[in-house]
Amino acid sequence: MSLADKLDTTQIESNLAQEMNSFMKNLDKPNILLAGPTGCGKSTLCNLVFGREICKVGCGTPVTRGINKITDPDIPVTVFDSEGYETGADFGDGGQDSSQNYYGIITGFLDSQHDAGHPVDVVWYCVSAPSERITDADFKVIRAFQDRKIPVALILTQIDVATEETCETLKRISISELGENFRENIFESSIDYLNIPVPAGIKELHEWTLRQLPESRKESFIISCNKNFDQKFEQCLNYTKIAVAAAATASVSPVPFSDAAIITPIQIGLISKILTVWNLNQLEKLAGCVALDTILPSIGKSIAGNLIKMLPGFGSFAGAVINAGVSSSITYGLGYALSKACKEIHRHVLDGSNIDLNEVFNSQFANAVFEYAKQYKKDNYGNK
Ligand SMILES: Nc1nc2c(ncn2[C@@H]2O[C@H](COP(=O)(O)OP(=O)(O)OP(=O)(O)O)[C@@H](O)[C@H]2O)c(=O)[nH]1
Ligand SMILES: [Mg+2]
Repeated sequence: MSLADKLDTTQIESNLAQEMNSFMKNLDKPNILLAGPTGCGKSTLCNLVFGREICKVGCGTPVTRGINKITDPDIPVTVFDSEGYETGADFGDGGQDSSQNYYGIITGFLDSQHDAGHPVDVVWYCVSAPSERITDADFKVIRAFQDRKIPVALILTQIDVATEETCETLKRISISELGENFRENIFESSIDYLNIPVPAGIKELHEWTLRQLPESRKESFIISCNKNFDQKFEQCLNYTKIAVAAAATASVSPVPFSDAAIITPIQIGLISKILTVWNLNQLEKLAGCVALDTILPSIGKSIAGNLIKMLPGFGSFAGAVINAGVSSSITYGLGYALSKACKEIHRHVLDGSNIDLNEVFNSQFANAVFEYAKQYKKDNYGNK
């Protein structure tokens, strides 16, 4: 019986599932506040940025009057949705101007979050472009964020039903109120759930938000946003780079070849992170058909089984030891090939088109791992 046949992939699968759970649980979540008048398109904008329905009508738990907290165990971000205000209407305090109450609610919330050690990281302030209205009340609330050094983006929503001229006017007024530097904080959005890639304004807002977030929370935002393929891929390459370095260090003293040495905890960690970045831990929810349990065995078997079959042809592997060069090259090949495969699966899932996971993770996948690994070894270790 060959080593590949003997390999117990059940252990790999259960380690993978465990790693994914703990990775997801330990992520540092950004706090994002949605603000702006009632009905201006806040929930829609939020769904557009995350590429899925995170804000449903009436969802969320009230944290304080007028603010609802939206969380989802599969999306590592906390969104605070403010109920907005209607100019001239009563917001519940005996006839006071509703925008005045809104200002009080927002500033009270910001300060209590700050005092509790969970400050708001970023605000998305929405204004409906076709309403042709941005008022002093809006600027007063926006300044409250600026005074507290909280990055705020102004989003002109529903631009598909507004004229270009209206959008330009709203921008001009905002810049004259908030200063020339504010120009780069203004974005445009319109409804378009199925569009891949995402509309330009949403992509810009996404990139802007990522730049504003504390370093430790960027990763969670990348995982949360469904359609930012480039960022996700780049994040996977970062994970791969770190894992490659760790694998090289761990194998400074060559170890005898065994299945345990092929799929090390470093690689299990890398695989879990890549699968999570591409939301493959939620396949059944996104696609309505495929579950993670169906993909882990395929990945486990493909990676472990096929790699083992191929390794004898892998350079200095002939000596039956895994040294730093072999170990880091395999890790690189694995990270790169898996990131590419996941990107493809993710695209199909979003398209709603069928993809056979067994076909993705067949021997061709292992071949790709092997080819990338070989190239990496040649580039970095020569023939050693
Ligand atoms: N045409 C068009 N309609 C939009 C767009 N964005 C939102 N809408 C519509 O505007 C209405 C309000 O959108 P929401 O996203 O619920 O607005 P909201 O600010 O969350 O509303 P409240 O939570 O009630 O304050 C809905 O009927 C949306 O379908 C858009 O870009 N274009
Ligand atoms: Mg809403």
